[in-house]
Amino acid sequence: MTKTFEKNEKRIEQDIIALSAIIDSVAPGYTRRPFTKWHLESREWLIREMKNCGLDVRIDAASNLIGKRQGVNPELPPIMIGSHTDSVVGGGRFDGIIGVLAGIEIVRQLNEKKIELAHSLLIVDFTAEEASEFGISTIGSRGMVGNLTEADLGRTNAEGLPLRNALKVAGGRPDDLETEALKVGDISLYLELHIEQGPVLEQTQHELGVVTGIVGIQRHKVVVEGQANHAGTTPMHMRFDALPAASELVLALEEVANKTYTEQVVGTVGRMFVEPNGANVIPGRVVFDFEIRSLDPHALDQMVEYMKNKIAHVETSRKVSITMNQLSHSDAIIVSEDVVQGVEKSCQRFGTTLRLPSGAGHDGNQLAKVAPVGMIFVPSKNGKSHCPEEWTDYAEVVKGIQALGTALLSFDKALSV
Ligand code: HGY
Ligand code: MN
Ligand code: MN
Repeated sequence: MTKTFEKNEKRIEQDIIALSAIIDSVAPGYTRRPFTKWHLESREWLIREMKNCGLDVRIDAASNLIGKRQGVNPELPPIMIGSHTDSVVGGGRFDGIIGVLAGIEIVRQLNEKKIELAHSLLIVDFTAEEASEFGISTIGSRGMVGNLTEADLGRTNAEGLPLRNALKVAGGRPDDLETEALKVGDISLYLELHIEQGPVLEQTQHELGVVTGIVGIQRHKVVVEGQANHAGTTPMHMRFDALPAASELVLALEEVANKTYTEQVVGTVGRMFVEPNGANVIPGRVVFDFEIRSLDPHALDQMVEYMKNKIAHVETSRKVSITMNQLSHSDAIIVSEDVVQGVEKSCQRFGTTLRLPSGAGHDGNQLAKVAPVGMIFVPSKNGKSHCPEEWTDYAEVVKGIQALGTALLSFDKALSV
């Protein structure tokens, strides 16, 4: 039997269509938020598919779904392939999903070709990779590597549900997180196939991306306290309007993100709440989150310093009070040259290849704490993602799967000597 992976476009198309049907039909786009009945239902679908290809299936302490294929040499730490099937609100059909489905498809083909790996293989669907209602992302992979703190587990969502309890809803066992946490050496390598979620591969006409690094992300919460008052009877010079104060900070974030650093940086305000949010009421309070991203942690520190100084200035000039607190952070990772070369060699067999960093965060940011990480990108049509228009041709997904499977075979061999 040949040791190459087939172009099983039909099967992957059917998988993507089946999984895309398990969504919150009231929400926009293809929404499958973590800890919801739709995510639990999609887990049932994944468990069936994993069992159908002979994987031993379990839910770990952090509520991640893990399917194991036994290797010939049980002494070798397993190789892990994973991604996530939770989505943003109004998300698409490919972000995360193709990485989990790729793992299942690779196992199906290993079985069909009767290929035995030296390493055991773990196929993982990580819980809550996306920014969640608990103010933190990559929850499952943080839990898997011991990066969830007691404070994190005490975070609550809008309904007051602690994350600790939400993990239990998804089948996790928070009390076992510490004992089950992976340590360096517990897995040999983590590989992930993902859509690029940006325009680079399409614009430079490359079919496969070899990821060289994944940005670090910091998220901060800003609360601006002014004074609500009548919009008609309060003269302009007597106002303590929280919204123009917040707007100055939003523009300051854009300004500091447009400065030049050693690595690209981005800054975004994606969520803002104006209180009391009445057409004829001066906003007394504004709450917003902002996030900043870069491969260079020093650039992020410089941006935070700039925002702190701007806050002090706006507080004085507008006589409002402002607080800024860090919600979460993930460290940037640089992929090791030997992993980049191994992934690149496998990709070059299936298409034109480009090395590039990831502007999106991934579970690899967390897995890098315990193992080498490698990622392969496939193009995103018009560079769009986190929206229903998110699209990657099935033929392009298949190329990514073939490259990922080939990389798995080559690392399985290289890491077992
Ligand atoms: O937001 C991100 O970077 C990723 O899509 N979770
Ligand atoms: Mn995403
Ligand atoms: Mn993703």
